[in-house]
Amino acid sequence: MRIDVITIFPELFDAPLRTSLLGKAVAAGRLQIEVHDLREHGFGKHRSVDDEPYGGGAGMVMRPEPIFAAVEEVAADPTHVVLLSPRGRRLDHSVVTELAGKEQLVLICGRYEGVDERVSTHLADDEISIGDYVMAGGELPALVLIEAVSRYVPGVLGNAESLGAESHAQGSLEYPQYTRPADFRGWKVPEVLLSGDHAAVEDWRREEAERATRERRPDLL
Ligand code: JCZ
Repeated sequence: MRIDVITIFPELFDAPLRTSLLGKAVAAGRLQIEVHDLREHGFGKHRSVDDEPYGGGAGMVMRPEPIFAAVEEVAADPTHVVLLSPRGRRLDHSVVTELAGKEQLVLICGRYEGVDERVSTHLADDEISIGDYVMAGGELPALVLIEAVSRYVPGVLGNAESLGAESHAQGSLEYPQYTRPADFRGWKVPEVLLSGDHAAVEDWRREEAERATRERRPDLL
């Protein structure tokens, strides 16, 4: 998979894309991620990419021309152009796996008060929100999307079986996990996990996952 990111803050992507499993996949070429500076398509000496909103109001809006030019320069065939926005469809497990099946993603990161509506209506194939809260721009939402999606790109996580077993893939929450010590400040690890009885452990985990889902996220059931 190839992911192209359009942003006025390319440096925000440096550390996250060099770190951990994602960084390894990028370094190994299992995942190609290119971050592009939108200002290369900006206007004038200051490479301006924003202007005042028609109709008045506070703040600035991103102009369409630099965004169209940046996307048209990198778009392959086929591509899937995504605008990160609080008005998009909510990112969840099913959207993540859907996006993981694309050959190319082009992620448009806005800033300021938002992006000219013609980007949504005439350029983007998809508009995605990472949750019902407002960020200062689309860069961190894009990183959330990239990290979630890249785990489902073959060869990136390195453990294909563990993905299908994950909680949200199963429509439930995860069972509780423990490691050493068996007794920490008097808080003991559940006896069944120390028993060596694999069937009993499996039963306990299924029950605890169901209980957590019922108590914390009944909407998932
Ligand atoms: C551009 N503010 C792009 C997306 N889920 C979510 N929350 N906030 C955003 C977002 C906020 C933005 C821009 C300016 C995305």
